[in-house]
Amino acid sequence: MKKNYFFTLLFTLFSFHLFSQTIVSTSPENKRAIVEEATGIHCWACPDGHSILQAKKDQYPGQVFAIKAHGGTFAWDCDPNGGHDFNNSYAVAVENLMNLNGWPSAAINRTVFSQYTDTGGTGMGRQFWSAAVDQTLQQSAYVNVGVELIPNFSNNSVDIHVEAYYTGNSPQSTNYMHVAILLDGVVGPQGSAETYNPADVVSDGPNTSYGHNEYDYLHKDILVDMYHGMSGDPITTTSSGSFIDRTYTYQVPAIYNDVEAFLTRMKVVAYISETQSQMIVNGNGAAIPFPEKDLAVVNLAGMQTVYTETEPMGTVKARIFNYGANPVSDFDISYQLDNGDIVTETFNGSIGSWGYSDHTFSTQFDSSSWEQDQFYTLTVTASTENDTNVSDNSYSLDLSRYSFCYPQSDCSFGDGMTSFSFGDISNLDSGCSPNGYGDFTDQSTDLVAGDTYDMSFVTGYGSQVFRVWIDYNDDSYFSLDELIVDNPMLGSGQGAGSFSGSLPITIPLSAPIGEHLMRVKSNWQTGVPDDACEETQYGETEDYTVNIVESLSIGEIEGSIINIYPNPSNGVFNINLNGEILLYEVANILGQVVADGRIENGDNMLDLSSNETGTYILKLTATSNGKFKLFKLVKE
Ligand SMILES: [Ca+2]
Ligand SMILES: [Ca+2]
Ligand SMILES: [Ca+2]
Repeated sequence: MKKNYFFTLLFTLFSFHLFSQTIVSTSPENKRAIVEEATGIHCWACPDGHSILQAKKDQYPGQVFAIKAHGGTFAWDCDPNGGHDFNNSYAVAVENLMNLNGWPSAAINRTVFSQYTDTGGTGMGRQFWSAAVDQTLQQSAYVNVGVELIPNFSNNSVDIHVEAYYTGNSPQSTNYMHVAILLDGVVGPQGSAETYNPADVVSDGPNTSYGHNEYDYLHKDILVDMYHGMSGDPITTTSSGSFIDRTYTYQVPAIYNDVEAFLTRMKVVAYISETQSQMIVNGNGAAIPFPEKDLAVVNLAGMQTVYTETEPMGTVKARIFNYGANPVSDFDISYQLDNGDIVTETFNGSIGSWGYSDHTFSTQFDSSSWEQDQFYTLTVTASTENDTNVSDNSYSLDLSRYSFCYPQSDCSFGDGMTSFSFGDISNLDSGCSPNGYGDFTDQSTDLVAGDTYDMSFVTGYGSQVFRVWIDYNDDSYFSLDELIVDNPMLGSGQGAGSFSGSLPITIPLSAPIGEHLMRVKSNWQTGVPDDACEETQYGETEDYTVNIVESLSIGEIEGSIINIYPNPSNGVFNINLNGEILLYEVANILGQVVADGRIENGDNMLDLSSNETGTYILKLTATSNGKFKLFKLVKE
């Protein structure tokens, strides 16, 4: 009796003196749900995933934490002005841990749910997330985690204070603390947002400056960094009663890739994994509170960037987001072109916390005096007193006057393109166009994004160097990042004669859909100048039209990714499926079904060898809900 009393007293004293826990409970608790979500701007079902997780967060406040990893092929930015490159090596690593089967996928506490996984990994299709979260929250945890953030605004850093208390014994002598750094609330493009998660759409319609006219969307909980990389911070006291108290100081950079970072929009999810990379036992999250006042001009609402002689007047329209904790009303908003006069108007109305509005200026600008080949920078600024983050109160965009050029060169000795072909364009024996400029914009070819085409040149004079641009953003200006052929030489050191060559051109999957100008330009002996308007003594310029179309052979149904190759083929089509089982039907052009069956996850072969040559329509249907997609198959 006496002995027991002694031990109890000793333990109490130790507890009292050693543990000054402040943010973690010492009573046994259930797990919180730590959701690592593989997502992307161009994954059409991903906004549905965001919506599902938001519903779980709302259902269990403070119990569910999302970490959105933009690591896959759908995670590229289609805003020509940039600002939404959310990809990073940790996002890729988090996705790789899941053994995922298409986007979106999520791992809940890095646990394998045998009834929901279809790869044996921790990644699950979104139809299972809700149930997996429910189950996780019912499970007891042997360790509790608390986290708080102490921001230091003077040097843009944050102290991440984590505490962990073991209410039971871990089966592992070493566990690992991970700290995921998240950036919250970036406005940018998201495919199918208006269909699948309108709650986070922050535009009244499509934003025409985006590559596929996506709506503006509020991207949340973006994984931007891991404090200890993927390996975590070891915890070597993992038995019942162990108390862990650590503080990590994190310096918030100015940008992540091209995404501007703000201390006031940072969040952290801290979690403990049982082994280094698998099974999250428990975790918790914290966010820096919204500042009192914080307006931002997030973009210019898809306003026109190129102005013409016939329509020189421009209307300025800006999209404003309120990152502050309180509504903001009746503030000044202004615009300026280069160093010109500042036009100031009052925004009449109110924008709620984490809400948006557009402002269309009543005062227009006049571009008729603008010079050709010059950019004029438009800057729009919204101002409110005591704005915590002033750097995002202005947004700038380069505008220009339509200034199409017709460069002249001498091609009478045979310089230039005597023949040119690319896709369906076959401009043979064009010879030397008058003054070395040929307008062939009536010749056009479809080009499938992601596909590769041979481009062939014939010239009548040696040492001929070529550049080719596609004006992807349709501003009539051929910029260096629009080059698709960069100065190869034909007939090096030769004089008059016929020299030919070809090279493969792969159209990027990110190429904006639709018609664009293509400029083919040559120069003798040295490289074609960077300025696609610059005139050189010998050479030629030819303009064509290309029409970028979406891939026939790559598609997605309900998060399952389908890749069909080759297409066209001699009859045997390989169909690779990354996702759920699909049903297929192949119909001829009369609509008669000539084949049907199931497409399994992985590689499948569709054999139309015994069918006639021609075009077939492949219909792939999701078994879960009947959604389908059509593909054109061409048998040659
Ligand atoms: Ca601001
Ligand atoms: Ca020619
Ligand atoms: Ca351009």
